[in-house]
Amino acid sequence: MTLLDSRKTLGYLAYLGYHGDAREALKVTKTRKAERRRGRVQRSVFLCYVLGAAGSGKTSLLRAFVRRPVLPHYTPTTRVLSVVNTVEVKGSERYLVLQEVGSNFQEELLRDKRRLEMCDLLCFVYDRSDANSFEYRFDVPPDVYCRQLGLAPPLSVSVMTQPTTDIFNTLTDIAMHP
Ligand SMILES: Nc1nc2c(ncn2[C@@H]2O[C@H](COP(=O)(O)OP(=O)(O)OP(=O)(O)O)[C@@H](O)[C@H]2O)c(=O)[nH]1
Ligand SMILES: [Mg+2]
Repeated sequence: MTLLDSRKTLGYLAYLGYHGDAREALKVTKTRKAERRRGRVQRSVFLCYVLGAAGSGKTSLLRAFVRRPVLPHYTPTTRVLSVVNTVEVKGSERYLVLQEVGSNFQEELLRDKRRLEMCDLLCFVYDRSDANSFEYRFDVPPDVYCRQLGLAPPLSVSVMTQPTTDIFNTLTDIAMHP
């Protein structure tokens, strides 16, 4: 909550009777640029926007992260959905916040410089069993697309048959070392 809406946290602190300078109750991290210059990532909370075609599995990935069972029926996401959990990366504990905005609001998000600057990472989800789920946005196949941008190849996950812990570690690791 503090990451996404620090005013609300300050409001709650006041409500709960916190005395003193409430701003000192929050930890303000250095900019990512400054952290990278020093070569040491101090921040412990990372924000990742989860994007991709409708029905590609974004909500399922978010639910897997917070160990909720797979839903039996597909329900499109219409409101912003955020989940948080801890992830261990190379012996240190970090928090990863995954946020899905709903497929109708993605274009808007990607045009909004301020909101893009808030996030540490973008995670694009597509359904391997449905060609349209990647191609609606890009005109080359996923592996070619990644190669052209110098990104690691797409990761394959299944919330039905595989544990998904690795992917959340990988996401956090990339956020820490982009
Ligand atoms: N077999 C299989 N089905 C999956 C997997 N992930 C999601 N699904 C199914 O795909 C459907 C859509 O999943 P959602 O996670 O709701 O998709 P979404 O991307 O959040 O969709 P929107 O909110 O409409 O954008 C559901 O019926 C899921 O059960 C997976 O890893 N394997
Ligand atoms: Mg969804």
